[in-house]
Amino acid sequence: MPNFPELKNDLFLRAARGEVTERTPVWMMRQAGRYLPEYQSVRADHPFFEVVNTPELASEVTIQPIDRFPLDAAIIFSDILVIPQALGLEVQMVSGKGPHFPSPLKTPDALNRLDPSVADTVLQPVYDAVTQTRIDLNGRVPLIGFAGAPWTLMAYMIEGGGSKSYRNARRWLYEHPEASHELLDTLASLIADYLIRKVEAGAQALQIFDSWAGLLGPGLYRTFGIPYLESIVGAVKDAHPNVPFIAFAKGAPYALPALATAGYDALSLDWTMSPETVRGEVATDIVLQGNLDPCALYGSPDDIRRQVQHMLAAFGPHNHIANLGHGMHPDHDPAHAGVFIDAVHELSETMRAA
Ligand code: 1CP
Repeated sequence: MPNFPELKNDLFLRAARGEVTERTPVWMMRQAGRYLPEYQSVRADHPFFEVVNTPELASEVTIQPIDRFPLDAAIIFSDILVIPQALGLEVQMVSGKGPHFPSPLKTPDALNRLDPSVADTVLQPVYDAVTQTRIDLNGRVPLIGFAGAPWTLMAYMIEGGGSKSYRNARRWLYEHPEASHELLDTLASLIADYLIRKVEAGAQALQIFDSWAGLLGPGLYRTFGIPYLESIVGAVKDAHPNVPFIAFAKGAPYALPALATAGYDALSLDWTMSPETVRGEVATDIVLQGNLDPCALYGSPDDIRRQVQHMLAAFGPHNHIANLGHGMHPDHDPAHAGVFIDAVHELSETMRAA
């Protein structure tokens, strides 16, 4: 591992490890991205995957929100879909629409097209981007590495892009359960290896995004979600036991009990989940992350402060990392993101003093 600059703000890492902190740390999912004019101006000259795969550009857009706001963590600019690319699938980013796979996996025979031998070549620029960003951050805040969860990636690989119900992908789970397990298993081992290598490249914490966990329901999630999230955290913790690892299973409260015992350090809640209920029913003292409704940022600054006050009261002063319940939207006003971040800082300090 290279010799990186000393970390000046370790609030996020201490909170993620369950230590008592002087205020609540805050970062935002999708904090680097389209709502920032400085991001749009980089994208005007460079296609999406060029930004991802050019360490200087990835570092620049990762640090843009850190320059603008007093955030407590950076998340490496990349995408969950680099993993399907690393298995040899083509992924295009269509502007205004999102990801598109020209040849998605239609039937189980298509699994033969997956070619993990290209993974190292495809993913090396991401590792280089992590190292470059960690150097450029100069210890201001810790750097989070991330991956998509196996089920969420499977959903895109079969559907071929974004979808409301991921009907084709869910159909596979019933129609081709063995092939589904084969695909999920291939993804889980690649993801574990990828996250381990991101840590070795400089990531100081990890998050796994199961954005479409909520489409499965408890039964299918137990079979096709949980075992793979368990195997990933097991492999990553064997290699790097002290690197905080956060799990985000959006829309899936039924995932939380198993994730709490699987070895994840923190659970990220979406805005439909109640922290009091999770603390009462799942785990009293696990670190929780979240969970302001991203749409709350469309409200007035006074409303945002009120909502933050409620959020902080609901989570309590310790074992909490403030965040949104999902990512920033492209039409969010950056000034309102600033109000959210400042409110977490100010109100969480006041609450501790009280
Ligand atoms: O034109 C553009 O600039 C593309 C917009 C964009 C951006 C800024 C995409 C396409 N990806 C990203 C960056 C990204 N994606 C980050 C950057 C780091 C940060 O958070 O600041 C991260 C963590 C992701 C992860 C990601 N990509 C997820 C999981 C998180 C979530 O939002 O649930 C998912 C589901 C994706 C797929 C994806 N990539 C891009 C889009 C628009 C989408 C979602 C499409 C859909 O709704 O299906």
